[in-house]
Parts: sequence; C-alpha cells; structure tokens
Amino acid sequence: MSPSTQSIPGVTLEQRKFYRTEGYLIVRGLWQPEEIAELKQVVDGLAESGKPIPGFWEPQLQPDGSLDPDPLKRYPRMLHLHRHQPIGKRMMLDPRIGAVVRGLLEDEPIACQSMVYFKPPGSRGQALHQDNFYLMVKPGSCLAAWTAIDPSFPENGGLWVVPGTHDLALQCPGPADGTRSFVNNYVPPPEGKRAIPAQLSPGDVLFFNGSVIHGSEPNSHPTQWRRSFICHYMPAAAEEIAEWYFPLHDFHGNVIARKASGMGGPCGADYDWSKFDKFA
Ligand SMILES: O=C(O)CCC(=O)C(=O)O
Repeated sequence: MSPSTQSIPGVTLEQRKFYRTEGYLIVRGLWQPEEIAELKQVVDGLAESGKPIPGFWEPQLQPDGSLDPDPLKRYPRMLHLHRHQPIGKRMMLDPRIGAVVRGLLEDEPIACQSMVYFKPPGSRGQALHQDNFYLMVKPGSCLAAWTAIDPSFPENGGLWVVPGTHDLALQCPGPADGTRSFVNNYVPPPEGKRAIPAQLSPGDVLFFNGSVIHGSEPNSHPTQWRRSFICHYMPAAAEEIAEWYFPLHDFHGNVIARKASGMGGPCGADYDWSKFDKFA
C-alpha cells in the first residue's frame, strides 16, 4: 500500500481526502467537555484577574474600572499559552491532536504556537488572510488546529474558511477594514471561491492548511462570547519558520531547532511591514 492510500491513525482515508481537496477538516468532539471546561476556567481566571502577562497578554484597563468601547483592549488575544500555562503546553502537544495533525501533514508535526481568543460581544473580527504569510514555513506550509471553547457561529464571530485555497500561492495582503477587523491585513478570496462559515460546538477542532484563506467577522451577538484556542504546527521536513515562533517543540516536548525564515517572504524584501501585522 502506498503512503497516500493507507489509513494513518488519527484521520480516516475519507478525512484525509477531504483535507487534500478542501484544505480543511472539522473533527467533532475531539476534546471532552471537562477538558474544555478546565481550559475555560484557566483562561477566564487569567482574563478576569486583569493582571498582565508581560509579552503574552497586556490588557488595557481603564483607571476608573469602566470598559473601553473596544472590548479587545480589555480582552486582547493571549499569546503563546504553552509558554506560561501548563494546560497550554499539554493541549498543544496532546496525542489526539498530534495524531490528526500527523495524518494531515503526512509527516511528524512540530508545534509552533498557541493562542487564546476571547472575542467578547462587540469585538472586531480578523479579516481574511493566510497564516503562512506570518509563520513563513518553508518548504511547505503550517497547519492550524482551531479549538472552539464556546459555540462558534457567524453571529458571534465564528471562523470562515475559503475551501480549496490551500494550493494558492501566498498573497500579499492589502489593508483591512479597521472597523470590522482588529488586524490590518486582508486577502480577498480568488475568483470563483467564497468563504463558508465553520459552525462549531465546544470541543470541536477545525484543522486547516496555512495557505487557506480564512478569517472572522465581528461578534455581533448580544451576549455570547467566542473563545477559541488556536495552535499552529509545521511538518518536520520544513527547514525554516519565522523566528518569532522559536522555541519550537516536538510532541515529546523537546525543543526543536530550525532556521529562521528571512523577512520579506513572498512579497519581497521591500514589502512595507510597518503597515501590517507580523504574526497570525
Ligand atoms: O479566531 C479568529 O477570529 C481568527 C483566528 C485566525 O484567523 C488565526 O488564528 O489565524
């Protein structure tokens, strides 16, 4: 049996075929409800304390305790959960995630980053983009594992993906609509392709290739937060990644060395990075 037809533990042949055609895959109920509850308890505890985690989470609190009209000032995304919370590392390197990522990458995975989005009602979204623009994994591409902590649907700012864009070359982003996106990078879907919403329940995981165009709209739900835990991986065969993601880890927790991708990427060394965000 050739490697492309045999079933790899973690993903069925059908799932792998779907991922190869569409560039994404949803695995329902990968996490147990009590695992998501524990994660939620940890990250909500950190968020409610309002205590900054320097370099990883720096909320802006109003001196009088009032809320800024932009909820993301009080609840920005939390970077690299695995570097400061044991549950972040445990979940980033969980064998169930590893098995799916290994099956989709068809290679040993290396973990690159983890993040938490809180996205309370009223938050802006993140305009359509490709993750590998930031991670600059070469050769090949990164892969995201996007875990829903809350139900995730269009009204509360759930994620949208543009199926079939995983084979697209990296596009140089243009500016986004700052009233709807907190990140100033926008990549339009190519001719004939359109974004579809990923409807997820807590514990479901959306896996997608780093070239897939994806993003989210503002959370316009009156009460429903849209928390998510997002990890990125790269295949062991990749030789480079942007330095911002160092240190990298294998699924045994060992630190793995790779070369730093030079700045510039597919958009050239003259790309004006000062106008755009530098990480996914
Ligand atoms: O969760 C979101 O709203 C956007 C996340 C995203 O696009 C990313 O992590 O690359």
